[in-house]
Amino acid sequence: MKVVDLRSDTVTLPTPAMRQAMYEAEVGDDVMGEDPTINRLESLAAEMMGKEAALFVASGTMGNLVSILTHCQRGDEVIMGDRAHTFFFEVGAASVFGGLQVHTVPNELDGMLDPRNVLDAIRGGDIHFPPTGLVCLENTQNLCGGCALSPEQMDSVCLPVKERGIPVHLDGARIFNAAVALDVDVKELTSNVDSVMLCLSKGLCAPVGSMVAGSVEFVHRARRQRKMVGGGMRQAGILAAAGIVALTEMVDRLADDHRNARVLAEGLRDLKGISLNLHGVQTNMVFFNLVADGVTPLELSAALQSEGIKVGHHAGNLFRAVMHDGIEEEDVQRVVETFRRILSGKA
Ligand code: TLP
Repeated sequence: MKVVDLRSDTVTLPTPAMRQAMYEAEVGDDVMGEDPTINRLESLAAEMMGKEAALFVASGTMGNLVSILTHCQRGDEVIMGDRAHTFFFEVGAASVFGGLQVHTVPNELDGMLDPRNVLDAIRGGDIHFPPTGLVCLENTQNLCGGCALSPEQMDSVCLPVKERGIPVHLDGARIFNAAVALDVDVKELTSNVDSVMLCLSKGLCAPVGSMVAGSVEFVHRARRQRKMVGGGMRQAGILAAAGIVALTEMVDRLADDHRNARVLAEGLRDLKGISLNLHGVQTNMVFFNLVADGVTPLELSAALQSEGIKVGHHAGNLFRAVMHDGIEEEDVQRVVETFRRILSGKA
């Protein structure tokens, strides 16, 4: 039985082309700037993001941390959404390592931050206040259903914030999902942020790695922060080789994941016992609530698992299913039918 693992797009495996590229990768000491494959990946990522330079890091969490540490001074405040991955899922790293205070503003249903709330959260010069060092955005917004923010939405926050002299960092772990869903060049989503982190190891299938892109001066300083958190990785061109394949060959196929997410959402929405907002399904994620009386979330997860289906169970009755490479439409149909069977008579 094929296991259909929808817990995350982080479960994707490197493609045969990636394994080949890794095998053949030319490598050197990257801390000395001498790994040709990493240098190639960094130039490629910078060019794709419309930035001057980029830096290869071990993970999305490291990329966000390195970016935040580079923008901020100890004691600064960082403004971000109350559903931001950086707030929820990064172990409080900005506070622990940066001595920074996080100031959350509410994420709207689609992940948007109301620009007025962000501007109101920026501190004045009163000596009681911590200085505002940074605003963080996220696109797609994981905990808001994987919704994609349009270039206009991004700019409506970025431009007034920058006018106030505050830099903007974008957690673009899935920025290519946003670009594909909106059918825009990814640069339109990054043009007004000062730094962007993007992940190679989610829907793009690389085994390891993320990129941080920004100005030459920013990336120069970020390199020092990366070294400080232990991210100077020597002959990591062997990983960067897969990253190059991720950026050059794997972006367009994200549209298949988005189509499959839609199919799953439409199938689940019709089932008694499931509550799902179809409008919120814009990229590769499907969030839904279990509202059946006769089955608990744990029982549902166990029943699915015994049928070879894994979905993510978040807090309470909330579940997440994420589409990715290797998940075909027939798998999605099987998932819907399995849910139907398990829930029948339980609603
Ligand atoms: N997200 C993971 C888990 O951490 C929840 C997932 O399965 O979705 N930014 C965003 C928006 C992310 O979704 C993630 C990973 C990260 C940053 C962190 O990336 P990694 O896992 O590479 O540190």
